[in-house]
Amino acid sequence: MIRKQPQTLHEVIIQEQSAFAYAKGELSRLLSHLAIAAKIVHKKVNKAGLVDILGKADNINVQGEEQKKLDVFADEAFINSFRSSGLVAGVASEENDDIIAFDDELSINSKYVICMDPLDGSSNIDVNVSIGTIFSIYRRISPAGKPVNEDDFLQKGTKQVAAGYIIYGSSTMLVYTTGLGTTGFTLDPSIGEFCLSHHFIDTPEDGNIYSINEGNYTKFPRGVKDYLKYCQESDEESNRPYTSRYIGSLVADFHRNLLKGGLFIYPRTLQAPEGKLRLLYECNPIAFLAEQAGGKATDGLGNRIMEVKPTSIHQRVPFFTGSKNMLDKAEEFMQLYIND
Ligand code: AHM
Ligand code: MG
Repeated sequence: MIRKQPQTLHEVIIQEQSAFAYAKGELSRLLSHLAIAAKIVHKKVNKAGLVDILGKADNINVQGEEQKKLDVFADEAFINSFRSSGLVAGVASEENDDIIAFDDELSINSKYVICMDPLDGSSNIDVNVSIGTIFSIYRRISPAGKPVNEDDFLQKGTKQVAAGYIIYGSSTMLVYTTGLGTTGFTLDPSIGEFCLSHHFIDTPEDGNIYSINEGNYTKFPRGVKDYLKYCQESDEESNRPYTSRYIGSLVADFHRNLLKGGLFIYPRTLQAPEGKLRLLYECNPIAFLAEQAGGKATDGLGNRIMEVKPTSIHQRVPFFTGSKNMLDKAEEFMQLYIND
């Protein structure tokens, strides 16, 4: 019997490309470059417990948080890969205060810019818990031939050409969308390839997992508090009480809910009136993936995340994402106490 060969990421993106008559293969090549950087980071993350890489680097990132060595490594690995691809004109990264414009001959005419969080879930790095890379790809709006500027990055999420994440978990997966559904690939380390494992992910409309940092409970808006009470009440018909699951790594929390059905919430709190998560490189890419899988992503008050007009690179936004019916219910509670 001939064993079926797995379909690789490269094969799938080439197939997808043929759906766009005008495509020159640049986006496909860019995704392949990204996958190479992902494998380099995967290798480092897997070795992290073995070599003296854990612990803190000497510097602090732009949000005043400690950077771990792996954050720095991942940031450099992805930036180098984008720079050497000749397909990217600049990057906005969580780890860098300002945008990085690639103004050399190879990149200055390139048409894409990337927003990324090179290693999200930093508090989980040195405790062997899943972490992730999140990325979002846009077409630049400034003319080619000049260095990109902030406006190229401050585009609405609806303008994303592609987005995705890599989760470094019990296996490493790459999940992405180009607007033709959300698809997942699992890295087979024995052949070094991302192999198609989750074709056209369809997230359940009704989940039974809620994910929120309940340690912040007293600082939550009234609508969130009441929704949590609703999640915890018993009701056979709607399968409540729901289950609470929170890892503290957005990629891992979202990934689980995407496959099983659930709602992730990082609301505004008293200390963080805009929430914690960043619009450009955390919320928008996740929102694109959620919607492409049949889910939703809003600020909890009916505003679609991908329609928020960004005003700054590291902007934060309250974030509700996951199963459609759960999100609708949470928003009903939010609407009742809009100012509390
Ligand atoms: P980071 O970019 O510093 O890693 O912070 C983002 C992370 C997300 O992965 C996660 O959803 C959230 O912070 C958890 O925050 P908290 O510890 O406040 O619950
Ligand atoms: Mg982050």
